[in-house]
Amino acid sequence: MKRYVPCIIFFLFVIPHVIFAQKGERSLSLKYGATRLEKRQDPSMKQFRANRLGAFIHWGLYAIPGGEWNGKVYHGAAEWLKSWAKVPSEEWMKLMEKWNPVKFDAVEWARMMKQMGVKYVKITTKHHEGFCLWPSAYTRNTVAHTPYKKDLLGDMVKAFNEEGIDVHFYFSVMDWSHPDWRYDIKTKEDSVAFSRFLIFTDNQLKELAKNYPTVKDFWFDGTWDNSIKRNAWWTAHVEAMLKELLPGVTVNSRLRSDEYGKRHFDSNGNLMGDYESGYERRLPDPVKDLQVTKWDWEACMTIPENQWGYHKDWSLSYVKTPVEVLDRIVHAVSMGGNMVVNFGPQANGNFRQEEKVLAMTIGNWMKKYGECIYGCDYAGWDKQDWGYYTRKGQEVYMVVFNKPYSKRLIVKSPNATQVVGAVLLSGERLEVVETAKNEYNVSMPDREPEEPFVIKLRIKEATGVTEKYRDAFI
Ligand code: JFZ
Repeated sequence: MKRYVPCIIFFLFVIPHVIFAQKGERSLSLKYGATRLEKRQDPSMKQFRANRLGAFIHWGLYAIPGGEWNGKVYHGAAEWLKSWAKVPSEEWMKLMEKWNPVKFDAVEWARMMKQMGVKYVKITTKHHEGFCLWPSAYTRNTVAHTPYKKDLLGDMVKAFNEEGIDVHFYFSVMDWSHPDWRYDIKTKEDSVAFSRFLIFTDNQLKELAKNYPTVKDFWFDGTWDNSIKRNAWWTAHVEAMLKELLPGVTVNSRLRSDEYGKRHFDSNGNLMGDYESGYERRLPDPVKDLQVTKWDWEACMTIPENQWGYHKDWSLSYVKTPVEVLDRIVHAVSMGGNMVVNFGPQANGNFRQEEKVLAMTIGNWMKKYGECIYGCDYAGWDKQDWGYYTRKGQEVYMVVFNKPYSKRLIVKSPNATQVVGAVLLSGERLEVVETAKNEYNVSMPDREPEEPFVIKLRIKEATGVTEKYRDAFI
């Protein structure tokens, strides 16, 4: 009998766990897994979701060298230069002596973001290098110990909030400048040091929450190493701690791991944190990846291929055009996600010209067409080649990125939904011809816009629509 015990245990416990875990059902009882199975529906989360368009600001010491160290230009992400060029922390932190962004004007930054139409800004309070944009009491590596001295983060929070823009904090747990940071815990000494590091991090987070109480969101990064994964309790504790200090605050999934070291989604397949934050410089497939519409998510993207911090040479990679950026914004919203467009200001406090032009162009478009972005969600209609659908209540929007030679835009509505009219946002009516059951041609406008444009559909979601079409008997 004894011989069979392991087998019995295996069949009774292990196999069902594996099967249920794959289905995303709650089966393993987890101490540090998801705290909720559905999307949050409280006012703060609804605001997060309705905002839809945000901006990222990556600003730190790395903006000074701008990708170049000792005469060599590194092609990798500029905010990782310390790592690419293997610069020791003491040397890297000497950059603090040069940190003096005299052109920085928080009010001007806020105006630019407002003009662009972003509803929130995610600011790097501290990136991997460890330099803090606020005068933290827990380290010397802060803006307070630079020639500039002033609290940059405080100025930004104030200016953005005054423009009605929400502020989100990016925070890298990994801190290359801290002697107690560990990638893994291999010895007793590592474990002791890392415990100190977690207390240091808690203190910094409490400090941020206390000093900047209007912050709406914490977006964690630098949490992928074994040291953090082995301390899943801490990731759950941070989420709970921030939610207690700041009721309504939202937290991204990247912070979290469960006790099995699973990240973003726990071992039962359920999302941890409030929204998924893994779509980075890429997006879910609009046909194959519709499962993302079940949870909240936020994607972020760079304008060049992969530069978050300021890099002096953007010619080293492809730089997206404003229309390509717009396409990604609409793509995200059409699948129920948010999009955050990144900016990497220069060390003097100015945005580079390319970023200013992009912000202006997106803003001009948002002014005309923002109705199809803010407060909008996945429409549930089959994607067509001309572009993306978004939806807000009874309004279904077609955001047209590709002009058809047929001059007809094909629309396939879900069962029991009829399309009864189509108008441009300017009010001009477009012809709608029913071509088959739940299939329509919407005419292109007579004067074709020279930019992506938006059509609003009038729909009837009737129960008991008269069955005009019958499927052939087979
Ligand atoms: C991280 C940072 O290392 C980077 O510098 C930047 O701040 C970015 C927003 O976040 O980079 C990542 C993190 C996670 C993934 C990719 C890049 N990921 O999950 O694919």
